[in-house]
Amino acid sequence: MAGKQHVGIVGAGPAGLLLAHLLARRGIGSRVLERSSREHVEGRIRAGVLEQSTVDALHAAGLGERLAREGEVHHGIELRFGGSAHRIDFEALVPGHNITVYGQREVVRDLIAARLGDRQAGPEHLSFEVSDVELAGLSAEQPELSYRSGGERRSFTCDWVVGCDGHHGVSRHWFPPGSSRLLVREFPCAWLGVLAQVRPSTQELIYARHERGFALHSMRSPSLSRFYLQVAPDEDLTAWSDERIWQELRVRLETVPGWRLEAGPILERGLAAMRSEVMEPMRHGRLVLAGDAAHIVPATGAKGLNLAVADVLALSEALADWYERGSTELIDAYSAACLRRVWRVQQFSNWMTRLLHTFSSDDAFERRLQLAQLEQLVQSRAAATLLAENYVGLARSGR
Ligand code: RFL
Ligand code: PHB
Repeated sequence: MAGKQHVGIVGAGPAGLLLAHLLARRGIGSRVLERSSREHVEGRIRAGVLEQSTVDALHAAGLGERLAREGEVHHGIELRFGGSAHRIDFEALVPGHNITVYGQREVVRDLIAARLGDRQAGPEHLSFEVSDVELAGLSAEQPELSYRSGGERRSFTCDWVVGCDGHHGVSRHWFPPGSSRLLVREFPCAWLGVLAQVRPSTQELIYARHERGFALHSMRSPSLSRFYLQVAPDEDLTAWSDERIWQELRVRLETVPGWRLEAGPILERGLAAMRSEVMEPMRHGRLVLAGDAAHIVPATGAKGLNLAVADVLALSEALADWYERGSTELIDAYSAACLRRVWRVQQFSNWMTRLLHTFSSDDAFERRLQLAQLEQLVQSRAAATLLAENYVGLARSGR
């Protein structure tokens, strides 16, 4: 089937789905091509922390109903190190600003329900289980996306192609040689992530620095807890029995007198690399990148999903301006504006990762410096305010 859509979007993660939704609200048609099945996309766990600006954007887009009911607003986080716990109090440090704990899985489910419920959207505006997506005619005004679905090869032309296919996607490889560069930093560790059916042992997230490695206690609901353990980048997950996971979590988290970690059945586990990537620029002609396709940040700062949302907010405005006024001003400014925000967030996420993880290459001197910095953070209001501003997303909201 050949046909014309305004915007072709590759990938139905939060970036692709939200972009399609925002464009539809401006009367702009799009078509989303997703490699995986709907069940797979709706089942991925991933992020849990939404900045206020992300929550506001979801509400403004008419996606806030379940989020308002089930999202948990948090007014602080805890830093644990050296045998004691220290609260970073958002109310005191950045009054009126907070974060909401609401899983990316729920955001994606809300988005898919909204897209599939959109009766104005054209047929096949959201296709799962497509393969071999290819782009042709990038230098032309009407690039063409082709793909395989149900054993058939199909194609359509569009005004714009947006790569929202994450950092393992194809779209970043469509940039002509020399038109963009990828900057990468890898950390010598990964996170073992665990979803457990147990009441969280804490009301707020706990970020723990421990000699054996970083640990994070997060949550999804009153009966679901989320944990992360710093492990080796090539860690063998089969070597981690449930018992070993709980044992390691206890060692790294039960460092404060009287605090106990409650254990329960482990429902899911996975390994996530800790790395930074940035594609510069994020646009070439009619091809634009958004979200993880353009940049990834180490998860310590809880920023990836928030950055993806910020990208597509800007992009939907830019495309609407192009369609409604014929102006290229915003789309021409898109990449540079996003990259300014991305580098701020890269800096914060890298700093937070370095602050809380321990690496075998660290000598005693490095470890003392790390602890000194943590102590300064909890003793100096100025230092704690900087962390709080970045964590809630305030430091860059003025742009
Ligand atoms: P996604 O979510 O990776 O979606 C990309 C989609 O594209 C599809 N795809 C293709 N489709 C068609 N053809 C192809 N060739 C394709 N190749 C790929 C994929 O199947 C997928 O559906 O990217 P998007 O939309 O940019 O969203 C980004 C976020 O998912 C990501 O930044 C966050 O999950 C990062 N992240 C966190 N972000 C936060 O803001 N707060 C957090 O607390 C947080 N915690 C995390 C995280 C990421 C983690 N992992 C697993 C890396 C915790 C972890 C452990
Ligand atoms: C999560 O709940 O998945 C989560 C929370 C905070 C982070 C990263 C992940 O920094």
